[in-house]
Amino acid sequence: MPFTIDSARGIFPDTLSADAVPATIARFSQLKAEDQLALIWFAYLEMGTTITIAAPGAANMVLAERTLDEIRQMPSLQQSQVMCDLANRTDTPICRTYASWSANIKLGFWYQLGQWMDKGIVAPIPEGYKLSANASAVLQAIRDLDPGQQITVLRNAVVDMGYESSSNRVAEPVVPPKEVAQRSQVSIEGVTNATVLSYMDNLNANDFDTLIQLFTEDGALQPPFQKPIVGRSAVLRFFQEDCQNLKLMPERGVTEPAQDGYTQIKVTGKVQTPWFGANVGMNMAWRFLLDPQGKIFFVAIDLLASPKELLNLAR
Ligand code: 45D
Repeated sequence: MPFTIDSARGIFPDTLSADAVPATIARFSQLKAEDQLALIWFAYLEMGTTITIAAPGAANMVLAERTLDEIRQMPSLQQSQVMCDLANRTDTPICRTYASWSANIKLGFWYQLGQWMDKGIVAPIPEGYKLSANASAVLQAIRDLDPGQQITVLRNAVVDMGYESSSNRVAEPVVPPKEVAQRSQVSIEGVTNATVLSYMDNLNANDFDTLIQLFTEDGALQPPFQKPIVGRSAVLRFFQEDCQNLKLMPERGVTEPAQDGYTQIKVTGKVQTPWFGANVGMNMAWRFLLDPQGKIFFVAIDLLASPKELLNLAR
């Protein structure tokens, strides 16, 4: 039987992903909105003592500016209400606007609100706010994660807020690809496959138009803790909206034949997000399934359970 996207998801089944991340998010989403906001505030303050977030670029912020201005001008009770509405996913105009934004715009919006809360321009978490016992337990669970997993929990919490409606999506402008002379080339111990190397190099160069040519027309990409995104046009849009300025640092891998002339390749290594740069290296795996022509039929990207998993290249 030829591969389907569903059967492809099962390649390299021994890969251990960081299940603590969705488990923590599930516990977090059970909390009441006030607790959620205070918990993120405390987690964010604690993280801030060891790792610094990069300020978002101007292009990113322009898209959230009107909503931010609107909130800044509200009386403080109403500001708190807006933040609770976002956490509660209430159907309000601001919650709808928020849900239309790409992940990076949502993160930039909260980055700005956090700065304003700190300066007292926007209603802060009340002094002496006491987390419920459950919320304290979730905060402790976050403390126990490694930094790559902590920032993924924060990102997912932010991405899930707001009220999803069928309105248009808003994303940052696409950055031009890196000049050819400025590009770097990865090398991967145990992997010489041209498609895989080119995938890494083109993603690092923000060259999404070249990158997408590596996929089959019906190819799919599965981001961490998500369902596969299927088909070239959907995958290209994902690259443009969510994958700018990533730094992929693959280290090692294995290549082996699969059924029907396909090839399966697992690569492990680190990834940096522009939000934290070299401060946080996330331990990742890529599981590629290439068709007989060497095109990507499927690739899963996993956040790994522990650094030990970087060495797990078992089939
Ligand atoms: O509620 O090969 C306050 C793909 C309190 C592509 C706050 C990839 C109140 C293919 C503090 C104000 C993308 C899949 C909130 C590879 C409140 C591919 C604010 C992988 C919310 C490799 C909180 C890429 C704030 C990966 C400001 C794995 C929180 C990328 C900010 C991972 C949190 C990127 C931030 C990650 C989190 C980025 C900035 C995990 C950023 C996380």
